[in-house]
Amino acid sequence: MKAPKKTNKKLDQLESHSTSNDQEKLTTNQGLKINNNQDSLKAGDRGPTLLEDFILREKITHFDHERIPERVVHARGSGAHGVFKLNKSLAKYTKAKFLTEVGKETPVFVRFSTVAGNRGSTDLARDVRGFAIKFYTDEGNYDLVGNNMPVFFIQDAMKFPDLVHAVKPEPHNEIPQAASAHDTFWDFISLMPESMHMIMWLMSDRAIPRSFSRMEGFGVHSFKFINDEGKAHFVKFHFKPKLGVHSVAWDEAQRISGVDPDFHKRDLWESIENGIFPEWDFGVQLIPEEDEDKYDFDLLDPTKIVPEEEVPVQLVGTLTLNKNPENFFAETEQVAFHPGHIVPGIDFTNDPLLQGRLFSYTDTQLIRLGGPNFHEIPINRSVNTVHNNQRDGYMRQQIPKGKVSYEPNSIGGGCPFQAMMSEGGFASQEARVSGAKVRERSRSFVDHYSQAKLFYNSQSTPEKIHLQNALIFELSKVTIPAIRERVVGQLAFIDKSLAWRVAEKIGVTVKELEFPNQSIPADANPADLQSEEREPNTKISKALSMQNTVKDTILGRKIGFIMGNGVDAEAVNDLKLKLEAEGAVVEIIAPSLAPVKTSDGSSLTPKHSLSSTASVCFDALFIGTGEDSTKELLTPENKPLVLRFINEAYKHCKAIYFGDGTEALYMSSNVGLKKHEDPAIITWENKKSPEKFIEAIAKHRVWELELERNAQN
Ligand code: HDD
Repeated sequence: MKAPKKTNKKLDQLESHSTSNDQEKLTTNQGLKINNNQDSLKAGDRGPTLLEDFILREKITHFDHERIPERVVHARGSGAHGVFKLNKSLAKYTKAKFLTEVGKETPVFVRFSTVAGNRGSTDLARDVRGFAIKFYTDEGNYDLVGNNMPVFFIQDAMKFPDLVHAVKPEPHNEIPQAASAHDTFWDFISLMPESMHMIMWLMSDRAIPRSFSRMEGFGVHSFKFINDEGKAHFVKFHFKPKLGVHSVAWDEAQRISGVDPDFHKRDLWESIENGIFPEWDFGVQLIPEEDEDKYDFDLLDPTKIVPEEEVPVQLVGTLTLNKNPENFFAETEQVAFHPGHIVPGIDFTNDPLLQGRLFSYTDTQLIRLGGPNFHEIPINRSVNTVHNNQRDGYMRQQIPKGKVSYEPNSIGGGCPFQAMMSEGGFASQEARVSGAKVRERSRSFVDHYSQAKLFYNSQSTPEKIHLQNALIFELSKVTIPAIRERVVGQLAFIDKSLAWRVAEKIGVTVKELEFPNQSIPADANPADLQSEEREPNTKISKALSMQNTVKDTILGRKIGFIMGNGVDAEAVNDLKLKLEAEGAVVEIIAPSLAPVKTSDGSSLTPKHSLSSTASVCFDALFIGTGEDSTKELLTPENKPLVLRFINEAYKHCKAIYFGDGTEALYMSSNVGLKKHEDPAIITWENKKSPEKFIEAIAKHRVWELELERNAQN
């Protein structure tokens, strides 16, 4: 399927800046046609190159200057164009036009990112993901610069450079790349109790998404909506993926980083090219301004969520990504987001993290994009024209007419005029501010553990185990024992069994005084670690567990069909059609890239060979039908590769379907050893196998069988 050509106001605007070399002659940057692009101008064919060679000089000079500084954080990114559609009016709460006119479609550009790694690092790092959206509204650009986690590490922007310095590679040896598993990060965290809620999110599988299209987006801060009457509501922004929230296992993440470090970028690109457009429901949590003090946390504290059980998320719009950029650098690299880009009807709160961000983003674009005219770069232009008296600066593109660049003026007829509020002029909310000038943290920001606990308690058992293991992995890389001890001390405030489990694996001795709950045996069943059983009053929020987001769809799922020559064409094609009809993507994997000869004499073209990909790149496997195919897959050369595919998929809790005649493979793999009920292993024995397979893929994984499946590996 090929995506239809999209167009909207923003794409039309970009089109006017686009060029194509199709059927054109090569030219210099001055438009001069070039006759020889192979050789420099020399004094004799073996002589020195002449300074006169302006064509060589231009080419090399441009090349020498073609890098700009990468973003200081969120350097690695992937972008896409799309559209935001409003399904329900928010006019009662905000006058922002793109949120009041039902059916209105606003062009957007979205950039996803990892935070810590360099531009060339892996997509699969354990990290927060940026989720930044530029809405090209008719009232100007509105940027929602959020993450895939609803809270942040710190409460005040004053600590941001410290946080980032701590997580980035250590300054003396530039190690490790794109990883938080090192001394300086955990040193900082161990001394910053306010980060513990975010640490729970970061150590959960949310930090290793299956794809961008399967992660949530959050505005993080409380913002304000202002309606026509000037009344304000606090608002939290949510994006809920239509495909559910899903992650890979840490073991997979590590392997994908080697096999396909562009895994997320590729998935986004290919989905859009295939017409499988990533989509999110857009939702808001709304709190009247007068209810500000009703909660046992501060709405201005970015380390807190508003639990959905307390304030439900109202779904009011849809975000769809439907077009890939034409050029990565021009669009994804040069796009410049800023939480301070707002439109009438939206305003800031006094969240001290947000307040600091309002300074940082323009400042960073000045160095990154080289001057104050970055708003004129095509991807950053608003769809309404810009009119003001700002002038000059590096790389000015606009040609403002006339001799007036000041205000007030009479020569230019007083233009451009200030806009009244009724004409869409922005005016900040009139809010009363009072207080002594202090460098202090509000006392309402001091509870650092309740919501960390809420998050941990809300996880399913497999999610809790993954979180424990993530902490064990990360802290095992910390070389200084005192740091490990301090982190365990912090964890004990969240959940003692969690602290106990981690401590045991990272060589921290647990003192009885700190851990009164010593009755947990060393070989405790994970189910025993459910703190809600031991602390029955502990709150739970269902929305916090990914396991509760499973949707009944296999749209965009990637299914690997492993097969050898002689495979049963009919069985393969039937299943392929069934899966594709449900929106899944089927890719054939064979011993080599040569076409596979099927039982009926036709041939199938593999996309991968057994050695060029791995099962971690697929959501499910089908082992092709027929004894001849099985025989080829079991040759001494192929067998280890095929078994690795099957055993890894099995270990990672994926659905596997063994077609007719594959029993020998089934028995040679770890699957054949299974001694438990496993709804995601489908075999030739079941008449409804294709349907069962589809059902199992839709569930994402059987995480609950992870321990049992792994016991056999
Ligand atoms: Fe930030 C980039 C998200 C706190 C300073 N940030 C950046 C991007 C995202 C976020 C998604 C990448 C945008 C893109 O794709 O170009 N940042 C957040 C969130 C935060 C947050 C959700 C907390 C709620 N950031 C934060 C603070 C500061 C910054 C407190 C500084 C005081 N962020 C920056 C920056 C970056 C940036 C240095 C780097 C590149 C850029 O802005 O354009 O200015």
